[in-house]
Amino acid sequence: MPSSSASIRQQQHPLIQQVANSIESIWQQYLELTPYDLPEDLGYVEGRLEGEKLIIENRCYQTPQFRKLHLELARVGSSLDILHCVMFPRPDYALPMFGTDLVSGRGQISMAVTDLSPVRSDRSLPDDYESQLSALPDAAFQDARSRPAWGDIFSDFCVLVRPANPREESQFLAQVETFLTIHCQRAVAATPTPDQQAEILAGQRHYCNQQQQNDKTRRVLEKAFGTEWADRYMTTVLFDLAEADRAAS
Ligand code: 18B
Repeated sequence: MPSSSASIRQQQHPLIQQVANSIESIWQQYLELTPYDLPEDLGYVEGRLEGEKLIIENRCYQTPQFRKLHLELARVGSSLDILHCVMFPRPDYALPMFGTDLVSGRGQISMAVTDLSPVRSDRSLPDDYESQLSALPDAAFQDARSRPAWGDIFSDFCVLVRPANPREESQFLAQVETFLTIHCQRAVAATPTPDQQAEILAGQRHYCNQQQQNDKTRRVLEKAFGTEWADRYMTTVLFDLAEADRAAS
Protein backbone atom coordinates (compact mmCIF):
# COMPACT_ATOMS: atom_id res chain seq x y z
CA MET A 1 0.00 0.00 0.00
CA PRO A 2 1.20 3.54 -0.65
CA SER A 3 2.22 5.50 2.41
CA SER A 4 -0.86 7.70 2.04
CA SER A 5 -3.12 4.69 2.71
CA ALA A 6 -3.47 5.34 6.40
CA SER A 7 -4.47 8.92 5.81
CA ILE A 8 -7.63 8.43 3.73
CA ARG A 9 -9.15 6.27 6.44
CA GLN A 10 -8.30 8.82 9.11
CA GLN A 11 -10.06 11.52 7.10
CA GLN A 12 -13.24 9.54 6.61
CA HIS A 13 -16.51 9.64 8.50
CA PRO A 14 -15.95 8.07 11.97
CA LEU A 15 -18.49 5.30 11.36
CA ILE A 16 -16.69 4.31 8.16
CA GLN A 17 -13.38 4.17 10.04
CA GLN A 18 -14.95 2.06 12.78
CA VAL A 19 -16.58 -0.37 10.36
CA ALA A 20 -13.32 -0.72 8.39
CA ASN A 21 -11.31 -1.36 11.57
CA SER A 22 -13.82 -3.91 12.84
CA ILE A 23 -13.95 -5.80 9.55
CA GLU A 24 -10.17 -6.11 9.45
CA SER A 25 -9.84 -7.14 13.06
CA ILE A 26 -12.58 -9.80 12.80
CA TRP A 27 -10.96 -11.15 9.62
CA GLN A 28 -7.62 -11.33 11.41
CA GLN A 29 -9.14 -12.93 14.49
CA TYR A 30 -10.95 -15.78 12.73
CA LEU A 31 -9.48 -16.32 9.27
CA GLU A 32 -6.17 -17.46 7.82
CA LEU A 33 -5.42 -14.48 5.58
CA THR A 34 -3.00 -14.54 2.69
CA PRO A 35 -2.50 -11.79 0.09
CA TYR A 36 -4.76 -11.54 -2.96
CA ASP A 37 -3.28 -9.64 -5.84
CA LEU A 38 -5.45 -7.21 -7.75
CA PRO A 39 -4.46 -6.12 -11.25
CA GLU A 40 -1.49 -3.87 -10.56
CA ASP A 41 -3.11 -0.62 -11.63
CA LEU A 42 -6.24 -1.13 -9.54
CA GLY A 43 -5.00 -1.33 -5.93
CA TYR A 44 -4.76 2.41 -5.40
CA VAL A 45 -6.46 4.68 -7.93
CA GLU A 46 -7.01 8.39 -8.35
CA GLY A 47 -9.41 10.09 -10.74
CA ARG A 48 -11.31 13.36 -11.00
CA LEU A 49 -15.04 13.79 -10.41
CA GLU A 50 -16.40 17.17 -11.47
CA GLY A 51 -13.14 18.82 -10.53
CA GLU A 52 -12.88 16.88 -7.28
CA LYS A 53 -10.35 14.16 -6.71
CA LEU A 54 -11.63 10.58 -6.30
CA ILE A 55 -9.25 8.32 -4.36
CA ILE A 56 -9.81 4.57 -4.10
CA GLU A 57 -7.88 2.27 -1.78
CA ASN A 58 -8.31 -1.47 -1.94
CA ARG A 59 -7.29 -4.18 0.49
CA CYS A 60 -7.70 -7.77 -0.60
CA TYR A 61 -7.00 -11.13 0.99
CA GLN A 62 -7.82 -14.76 0.38
CA THR A 63 -8.31 -17.65 2.81
CA PRO A 64 -8.98 -21.41 2.53
CA GLN A 65 -12.75 -20.69 2.46
CA PHE A 66 -12.82 -17.39 0.53
CA ARG A 67 -11.35 -16.73 -2.87
CA LYS A 68 -11.45 -12.99 -2.23
CA LEU A 69 -12.05 -10.70 0.74
CA HIS A 70 -12.35 -7.15 -0.51
CA LEU A 71 -12.39 -3.98 1.58
CA GLU A 72 -12.45 -0.72 -0.31
CA LEU A 73 -12.36 2.84 0.95
CA ALA A 74 -13.04 5.74 -1.37
CA ARG A 75 -13.14 9.48 -0.97
CA VAL A 76 -14.43 12.13 -3.39
CA GLY A 77 -12.93 15.52 -2.53
CA SER A 78 -13.87 16.18 1.04
CA SER A 79 -17.59 15.63 0.53
CA LEU A 80 -18.23 11.95 -0.16
CA ASP A 81 -16.85 8.96 1.75
CA ILE A 82 -17.54 5.36 0.78
CA LEU A 83 -16.82 1.95 2.31
CA HIS A 84 -17.44 -1.18 0.27
CA CYS A 85 -16.85 -4.74 1.40
CA VAL A 86 -17.67 -8.13 -0.13
CA MET A 87 -16.51 -11.62 0.83
CA PHE A 88 -16.56 -14.09 -2.07
CA PRO A 89 -16.65 -17.73 -0.91
CA ARG A 90 -14.75 -20.30 -2.95
CA PRO A 91 -17.18 -22.12 -5.26
CA ASP A 92 -16.98 -25.37 -3.30
CA TYR A 93 -18.19 -23.69 -0.10
CA ALA A 94 -21.97 -23.31 0.23
CA LEU A 95 -21.72 -20.03 2.11
CA PRO A 96 -23.71 -16.82 1.69
CA MET A 97 -22.15 -13.56 0.45
CA PHE A 98 -21.31 -11.04 3.16
CA GLY A 99 -21.59 -7.49 1.82
CA THR A 100 -21.53 -4.00 3.31
CA ASP A 101 -21.67 -0.53 1.79
CA LEU A 102 -21.67 2.85 3.54
CA VAL A 103 -21.96 6.24 1.90
CA SER A 104 -21.46 9.54 3.69
CA GLY A 105 -22.15 12.93 2.11
CA ARG A 106 -21.04 16.11 3.84
CA GLY A 107 -20.53 14.44 7.18
CA GLN A 108 -23.82 12.50 7.32
CA ILE A 109 -24.21 8.80 6.51
CA SER A 110 -26.95 8.69 3.86
CA MET A 111 -26.92 4.93 3.30
CA ALA A 112 -25.64 2.00 5.29
CA VAL A 113 -26.30 -1.59 4.24
CA THR A 114 -25.10 -4.92 5.53
CA ASP A 115 -26.26 -8.41 4.68
CA LEU A 116 -25.51 -12.10 4.47
CA SER A 117 -27.02 -12.73 1.05
CA PRO A 118 -28.11 -16.21 -0.05
CA VAL A 119 -26.74 -17.83 -3.20
CA ARG A 120 -29.03 -20.87 -3.34
CA SER A 121 -31.48 -21.13 -6.20
CA ASP A 122 -34.42 -21.03 -3.76
CA ARG A 123 -32.94 -17.86 -2.18
CA SER A 124 -32.74 -19.48 1.28
CA LEU A 125 -29.82 -19.28 3.69
CA PRO A 126 -28.21 -22.43 5.12
CA ASP A 127 -30.22 -23.74 8.12
CA ASP A 128 -27.54 -22.90 10.67
CA TYR A 129 -27.36 -19.28 9.50
CA GLU A 130 -31.14 -19.03 9.38
CA SER A 131 -31.57 -20.20 12.96
CA GLN A 132 -28.73 -18.11 14.36
CA LEU A 133 -29.84 -14.95 12.56
CA SER A 134 -33.50 -15.47 13.50
CA ALA A 135 -32.52 -15.62 17.18
CA LEU A 136 -30.91 -12.15 17.10
CA PRO A 137 -32.83 -9.24 18.60
CA ASP A 138 -34.49 -7.06 15.94
CA ALA A 139 -32.36 -4.09 14.99
CA ALA A 140 -34.77 -1.12 14.87
CA PHE A 141 -33.84 1.98 12.86
CA GLN A 142 -36.03 5.06 12.33
CA ASP A 143 -35.24 5.51 8.65
CA ALA A 144 -35.28 2.28 6.71
CA ARG A 145 -34.40 2.79 3.04
CA SER A 146 -36.34 0.97 0.38
CA ARG A 147 -34.62 -1.67 -1.69
CA PRO A 148 -33.68 -0.79 -5.24
CA ALA A 149 -35.12 -2.98 -8.02
CA TRP A 150 -31.92 -5.06 -8.23
CA GLY A 151 -32.01 -5.67 -4.43
CA ASP A 152 -33.79 -9.03 -4.66
CA ILE A 153 -30.43 -10.59 -3.82
CA PHE A 154 -30.61 -9.47 -0.19
CA SER A 155 -31.82 -11.72 2.63
CA ASP A 156 -34.69 -10.98 5.04
CA PHE A 157 -32.02 -10.05 7.58
CA CYS A 158 -30.56 -7.27 5.44
CA VAL A 159 -30.20 -3.92 7.21
CA LEU A 160 -30.56 -1.04 4.72
CA VAL A 161 -30.91 2.27 6.53
CA ARG A 162 -29.98 5.89 6.94
CA PRO A 163 -28.76 6.00 10.56
CA ALA A 164 -30.62 8.84 12.30
CA ASN A 165 -28.24 9.55 15.19
CA PRO A 166 -25.04 8.34 16.89
CA ARG A 167 -26.93 5.61 18.72
CA GLU A 168 -28.13 4.19 15.40
CA GLU A 169 -24.64 4.48 13.97
CA SER A 170 -23.32 2.33 16.84
CA GLN A 171 -26.16 -0.08 16.32
CA PHE A 172 -25.23 -0.42 12.66
CA LEU A 173 -21.61 -1.08 13.58
CA ALA A 174 -22.73 -3.77 16.03
CA GLN A 175 -24.89 -5.35 13.31
CA VAL A 176 -21.93 -5.58 10.92
CA GLU A 177 -19.79 -7.11 13.67
CA THR A 178 -22.49 -9.67 14.51
CA PHE A 179 -23.04 -10.73 10.88
CA LEU A 180 -19.32 -10.92 10.23
CA THR A 181 -18.51 -12.89 13.38
CA ILE A 182 -21.26 -15.43 12.70
CA HIS A 183 -20.07 -15.71 9.10
CA CYS A 184 -16.39 -16.22 9.94
CA GLN A 185 -17.16 -18.77 12.66
CA ARG A 186 -19.45 -20.75 10.33
CA ALA A 187 -17.05 -20.50 7.42
CA VAL A 188 -14.05 -21.94 9.26
CA ALA A 189 -16.24 -24.81 10.52
CA ALA A 190 -17.67 -25.53 7.04
CA THR A 191 -16.69 -28.49 4.89
CA PRO A 192 -16.42 -28.13 1.11
CA THR A 193 -19.30 -29.43 -1.03
CA PRO A 194 -17.86 -29.78 -4.55
CA ASP A 195 -21.11 -31.42 -5.75
CA GLN A 196 -22.94 -28.10 -5.26
CA GLN A 197 -20.43 -26.04 -7.23
CA ALA A 198 -22.68 -25.34 -10.23
CA GLU A 199 -25.50 -24.01 -8.05
CA ILE A 200 -23.09 -21.95 -5.93
CA LEU A 201 -21.49 -20.42 -9.02
CA ALA A 202 -24.89 -19.58 -10.49
CA GLY A 203 -25.92 -17.91 -7.22
CA GLN A 204 -22.71 -15.87 -7.03
CA ARG A 205 -23.11 -14.90 -10.69
CA HIS A 206 -26.65 -13.65 -10.04
CA TYR A 207 -25.42 -11.67 -7.02
CA CYS A 208 -22.72 -9.98 -9.11
CA ASN A 209 -25.02 -9.32 -12.06
CA GLN A 210 -27.55 -7.61 -9.81
CA GLN A 211 -24.92 -5.52 -8.00
CA GLN A 212 -23.52 -4.41 -11.35
CA GLN A 213 -26.92 -2.77 -11.98
CA ASN A 214 -26.35 -0.27 -9.15
CA ASP A 215 -26.36 2.93 -11.19
CA LYS A 216 -25.40 5.03 -8.19
CA THR A 217 -22.07 3.25 -7.88
CA ARG A 218 -21.55 3.22 -11.64
CA ARG A 219 -22.23 6.94 -11.97
CA VAL A 220 -19.60 7.93 -9.39
CA LEU A 221 -17.00 5.77 -11.14
CA GLU A 222 -18.00 6.93 -14.65
CA LYS A 223 -17.78 10.62 -13.78
CA ALA A 224 -14.26 10.21 -12.45
CA PHE A 225 -12.84 7.61 -14.83
CA GLY A 226 -15.15 7.25 -17.87
CA THR A 227 -17.59 4.57 -18.97
CA GLU A 228 -15.16 1.90 -20.06
CA TRP A 229 -12.99 2.11 -16.97
CA ALA A 230 -16.07 2.06 -14.70
CA ASP A 231 -17.35 -1.06 -16.42
CA ARG A 232 -13.99 -2.82 -16.14
CA TYR A 233 -13.75 -1.87 -12.48
CA MET A 234 -17.28 -3.07 -11.64
CA THR A 235 -16.77 -6.41 -13.39
CA THR A 236 -13.17 -7.18 -12.40
CA VAL A 237 -12.71 -5.60 -8.97
CA LEU A 238 -16.08 -4.96 -7.31
CA PHE A 239 -18.14 -7.90 -8.59
CA ASP A 240 -15.97 -10.33 -10.52
CA LEU A 241 -16.88 -13.94 -11.24
CA ALA A 242 -14.96 -16.95 -9.97
CA GLU A 243 -12.35 -18.34 -12.33
CA ALA A 244 -14.28 -21.60 -12.66
CA ASP A 245 -17.25 -19.55 -13.88
CA ARG A 246 -15.26 -17.39 -16.29
CA ALA A 247 -13.69 -20.51 -17.73
CA ALA A 248 -17.12 -22.05 -18.30
CA SER A 249 -18.67 -19.04 -20.02
N1 18B B 1 -23.59 3.33 -3.55
N2 18B B 1 -20.60 2.30 -3.53
O1 18B B 1 -19.24 0.49 -3.19
N3 18B B 1 -23.30 -1.67 -2.78
O2 18B B 1 -21.14 -2.19 -3.27
N4 18B B 1 -25.33 0.73 -2.38
C1 18B B 1 -24.84 3.83 -3.23
O3 18B B 1 -27.42 7.79 -0.21
C2 18B B 1 -20.51 3.44 -4.27
C3 18B B 1 -22.19 -2.44 -2.69
C4 18B B 1 -26.02 -0.40 -2.08
O4 18B B 1 -31.10 3.35 -3.22
C5 18B B 1 -24.84 5.24 -3.40
O5 18B B 1 -28.32 7.22 -2.11
C6 18B B 1 -19.24 3.44 -4.94
C7 18B B 1 -22.47 -3.54 -1.84
C8 18B B 1 -27.43 -0.10 -2.02
O6 18B B 1 -30.82 2.91 -5.32
C9 18B B 1 -23.59 5.61 -3.84
C10 18B B 1 -18.63 2.26 -4.60
C11 18B B 1 -23.77 -3.41 -1.41
C12 18B B 1 -27.55 1.24 -2.31
C13 18B B 1 -22.81 4.44 -3.92
C14 18B B 1 -19.48 1.56 -3.70
C15 18B B 1 -24.28 -2.22 -2.00
C16 18B B 1 -26.23 1.77 -2.54
C17 18B B 1 -26.04 6.15 -3.16
C18 18B B 1 -17.29 1.75 -5.03
C19 18B B 1 -24.54 -4.27 -0.53
C20 18B B 1 -28.83 2.03 -2.39
C21 18B B 1 -26.04 6.65 -1.74
C22 18B B 1 -16.26 2.19 -4.07
C23 18B B 1 -24.17 -5.39 0.04
C24 18B B 1 -29.24 2.03 -3.88
C25 18B B 1 -27.36 7.28 -1.33
C26 18B B 1 -30.49 2.83 -4.13
C27 18B B 1 -26.00 3.11 -2.83
C28 18B B 1 -21.46 4.47 -4.38
C29 18B B 1 -25.56 -1.70 -1.78
C30 18B B 1 -23.11 7.02 -4.17
C31 18B B 1 -18.71 4.50 -5.85
C32 18B B 1 -21.46 -4.61 -1.52
C33 18B B 1 -28.54 -1.09 -1.69
